[in-house]
Amino acid sequence: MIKTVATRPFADQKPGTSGLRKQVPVFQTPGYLENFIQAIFDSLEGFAGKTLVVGGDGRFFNREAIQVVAKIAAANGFGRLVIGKGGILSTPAASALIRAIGAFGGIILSASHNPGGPEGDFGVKYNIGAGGPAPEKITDAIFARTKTIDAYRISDAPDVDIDRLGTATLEKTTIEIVDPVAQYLELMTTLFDFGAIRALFASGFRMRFDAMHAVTGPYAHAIFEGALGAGAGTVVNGTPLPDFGGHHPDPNLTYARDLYDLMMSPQAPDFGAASDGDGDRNLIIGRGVYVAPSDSLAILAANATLAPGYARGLKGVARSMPTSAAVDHVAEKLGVRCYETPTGWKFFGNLLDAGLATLCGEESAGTGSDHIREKDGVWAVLLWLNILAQRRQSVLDIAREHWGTYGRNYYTRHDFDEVDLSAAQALMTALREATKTLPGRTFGALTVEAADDFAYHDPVDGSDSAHQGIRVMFAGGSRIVYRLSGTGTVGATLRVYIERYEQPSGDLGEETQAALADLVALSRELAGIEKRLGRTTPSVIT
Ligand code: VG1
Ligand code: CO
Repeated sequence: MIKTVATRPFADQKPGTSGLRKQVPVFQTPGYLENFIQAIFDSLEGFAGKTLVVGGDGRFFNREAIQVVAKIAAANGFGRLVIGKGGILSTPAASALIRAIGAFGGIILSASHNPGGPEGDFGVKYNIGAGGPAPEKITDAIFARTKTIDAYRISDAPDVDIDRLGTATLEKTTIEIVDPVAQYLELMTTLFDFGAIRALFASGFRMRFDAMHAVTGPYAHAIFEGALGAGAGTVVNGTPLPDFGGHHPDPNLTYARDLYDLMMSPQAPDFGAASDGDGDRNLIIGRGVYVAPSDSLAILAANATLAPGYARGLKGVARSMPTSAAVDHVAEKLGVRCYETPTGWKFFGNLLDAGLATLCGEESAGTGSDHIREKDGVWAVLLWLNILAQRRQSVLDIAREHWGTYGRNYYTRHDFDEVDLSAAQALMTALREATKTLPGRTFGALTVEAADDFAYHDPVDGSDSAHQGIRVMFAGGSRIVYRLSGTGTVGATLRVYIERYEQPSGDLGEETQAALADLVALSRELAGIEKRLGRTTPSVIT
């Protein structure tokens, strides 16, 4: 039976950079998840009888939430729900599935790189029929609806069995439980030369993939060890755990430290990679060389035609504003446009739909292409493997050659986590003011050329997004960017992005933090980080 349950609005259901993320106990508050799901459906039109894809990254509360989503979706009149077995779908696999079956949209349950477990984080994101995260127009409508909602509709039928493949019904809705990996693997075989990668592994090439106890485990086992014949043991931490084994499933130099240490040791295999909670990020480390995500994007763009799916060339590239300009140099050489968008994958959707860009990326270890509408961790690893299979060079040699051709954008991000929210907002306000007076000022060897609060005008739908981060740009291509995270759940997180360009003829072999030392010091001073936030060192350096 379908029930209508009276409810009261929660004031804090504003979606951030990537959906609504809150601590698990908040999502467990009676009505909290229900309200948000109903508000999503109330903001959409024309889905009666249509298909909704549902899946998540397997974190704590995933299984309970899948049931709530299924029962509310059935009560609201969806014709069919396609759910990943066990409630599992990586974010890219969900995007691929939405597109492949022509679904109306999808609900992805994930807080991605945020920690999991009873005291960790949970999240909900709505993706549109094109497969990508809902654009701001929709997330704004959802937020508006959460403020007035007074009832939700829900089926009181018993729980759906999400652990058995096959078809069932819930009220009048068909429920289909599908293998989370099959369709995704199929799509990957259309993009990459699996034969060449298999030959690479057969020749003795060794890799380590760290799934961080998160959602990519089943994908990585099936694709790398299964389809591509990488040896057993290639994938580590390959079983998704509700609390990610107590770790932070964020593939960076802090949380994927074991992988980094291995890759810098004499026992290092040829190639190391890791992905995050929901499988949309990628960390790439060669033997003896960490490839910064912004560099990885540039190297992939420069070599993409080596993979069959991109052999016809790139229509354009896109990067989020804080991502380094490394890919801009590649785009220039290729004679294609490079678009600069605000942080968050939702801003790439229109460019990909309109055929303006083929590859996209973010400095936060997200890379992807027009094959789906999310960033895609396993895809990025496969593209690297395809390139390595063709070039038969080490990652280090490929990176060095790249810098020798295009120059090197030394790059780092310093995060100040869980700082006081109002102090962080005051810091940003002061910086915004300072953008008016900074241009022309000189700090040691650095002269400010321009400063602004980044605003984006979408060339496809004409929408505008303001206040996307403070940029301080220096003569010669150096840059400091400040923004507040839109995915954190406690206090605020200040992200400081620092970049310096070195010509191909310059010193390309410096240690990154040393190469950026003067800019790092200036970034602290300009924003008054110690004075305002009481922090002298960042929580995480990537
Ligand atoms: C962060 C990253 C951003 C990414 C977002 C979602 O956002 O900086 O580049 O798109 O996470 O990634 P923020 O607002 O905290 O800086 V994921 O893998 O957590 O879905
Ligand atoms: Co993610």
